[in-house]
Amino acid sequence: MLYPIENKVREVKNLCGIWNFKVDVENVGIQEKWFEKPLTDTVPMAVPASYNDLFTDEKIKEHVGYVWYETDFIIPDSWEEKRIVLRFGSATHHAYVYVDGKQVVYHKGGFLPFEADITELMEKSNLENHRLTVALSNVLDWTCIPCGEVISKEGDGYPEGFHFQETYFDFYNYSGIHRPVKLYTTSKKYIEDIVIKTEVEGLQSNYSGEEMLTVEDYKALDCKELPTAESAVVKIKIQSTDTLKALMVLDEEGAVVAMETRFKVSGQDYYAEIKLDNPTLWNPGAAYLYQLRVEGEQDVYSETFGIRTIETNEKQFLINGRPFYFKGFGRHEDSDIHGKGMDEALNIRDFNLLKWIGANSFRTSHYPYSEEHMMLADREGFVVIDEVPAVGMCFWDGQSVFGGNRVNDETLKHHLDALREMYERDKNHPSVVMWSVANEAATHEEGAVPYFEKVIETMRELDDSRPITMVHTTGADGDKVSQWLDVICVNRYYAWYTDHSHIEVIGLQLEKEMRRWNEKYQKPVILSEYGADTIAGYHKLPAVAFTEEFQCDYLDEFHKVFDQLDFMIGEHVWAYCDFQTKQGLNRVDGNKKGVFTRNRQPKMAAFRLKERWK
Ligand code: BDP
Repeated sequence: MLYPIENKVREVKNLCGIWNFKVDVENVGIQEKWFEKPLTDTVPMAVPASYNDLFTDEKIKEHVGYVWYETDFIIPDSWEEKRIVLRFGSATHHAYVYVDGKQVVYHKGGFLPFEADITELMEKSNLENHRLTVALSNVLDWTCIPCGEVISKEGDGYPEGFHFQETYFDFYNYSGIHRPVKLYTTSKKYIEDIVIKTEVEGLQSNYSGEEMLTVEDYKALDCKELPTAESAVVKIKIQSTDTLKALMVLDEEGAVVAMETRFKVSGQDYYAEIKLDNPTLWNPGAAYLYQLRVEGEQDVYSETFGIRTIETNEKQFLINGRPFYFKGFGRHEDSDIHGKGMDEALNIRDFNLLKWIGANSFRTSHYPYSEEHMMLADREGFVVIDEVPAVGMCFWDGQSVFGGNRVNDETLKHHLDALREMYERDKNHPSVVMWSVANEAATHEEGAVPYFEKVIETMRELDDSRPITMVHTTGADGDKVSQWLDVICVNRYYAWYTDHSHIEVIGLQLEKEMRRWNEKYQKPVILSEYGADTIAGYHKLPAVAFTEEFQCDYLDEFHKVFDQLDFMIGEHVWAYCDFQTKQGLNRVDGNKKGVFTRNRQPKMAAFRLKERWK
């Protein structure tokens, strides 16, 4: 799915701003057809934003079910000959969208874009002002990813109608129109999709392949000259109802470095290959972005891409032929007031902090981040593990998730849809080097085997050019699905959730387990989460759990082990920042494992990591 852009053919109208908002207290709006008329008794609402933290009323914050959004828009006369599309960057989690009282799209899944072609509707309408209404539900059940359940309790001790949204993941179920809403135009015949894959020849990576990779070797590699290539082949597939005329590759200065006017055509699919001599590669920390300009008879579109290779073997993850060590974080889209609402200023602050601390990568735990975020990652040279919102598929008390009436065929269908949508959105981002198909699923259960075989096979069919991982909580001996993965990602909280505060156990337990993973699967391993809750400003000597000193000591124990294991290819600390969760006995106003506060200021561990990573 292409991002909406402006050019000489296409226009974009941003619909963000203040909309009308109403909570559907009894969840009756759809039956009562509220969409047919302007909403009554509304309050102002910001788009994009989560609505939860904008009010003082707990009933709104914790409402389970529908809320309604409404705005209006005008179609300029100059759009008369255009195709008009209404597009949502995301709406969490189920959105029914109506224009002038007619449903134009329904979308399930809170973290990926969707759109509706409203050309015909606009052509038939003689209204000047159009009403856009959205009925949005935040309900999560077992057919959804992330998974959840609405719990109702009755009888002694419970007030009538007592119910709440239960979630099985550790972040607050923020809801709302979280990402930009736009109208965009194309010509009537238009370029629908572009897939760009690159191959390189004559790769010079300054790496002999014989070095034993200790942490010092990785640092030495980082200091060598960047990898280069003699040539690259850009393989292009375009879906278009318009007849294509030419393709051009432009470099960062905007100069045309290659052009092609011949295509192989099959129906609406166009294929071409363009050769580039001495291309500048997209390297981690040294991004280089090309534009592919597609010109049709009517439409034009420019897509950004980068040239880089990815390979894995039993001990390494190679980018442009050079072993890459992941330094960075698991993160969340989360901030005060905005919740999960996209915030460009916050995005910039985040990338500046990541650069300051010496991180080179992150995982979009536990859902794909905004498109605007991914574009920054491309441009700033960050390496991204892109994760689908499959989280909450494990119970720690032994109850089964895959063996009973929880995860079901509909869950699998939605999971596969989300993989497809994530791929379609993010396939051309050079920053995306690996797909993560789930976080912490119960992969020790028999029922997880056919489920994840299908999930991983689908991801592989969608994209055979990137490695696939899945982030584990299950141990190496119990896990039953990693034979299909390329890289093993493991989350571990030794001395925190087990043997709490005894950091002296970390070394032994971690080393033993990491070796076991590598022995069993012969694949490289990333510790994709490790960390300790830490209250900013809480200090004690000797250190005790929750102090800033303890967080530093805790991370150090993990690092000693990583530095001795040559199949360990990365460390992603949990978490980048403190973030909001549901209320719980072990959550004092959220998860405090951040190396930065929720307000994006450093704790002591940030300086410790900076020293290590730089
Ligand atoms: C892991 C989850 C992550 C949690 C973290 C924690 O992947 O979402 O926030 O643990 O407990 O299980 O802090």
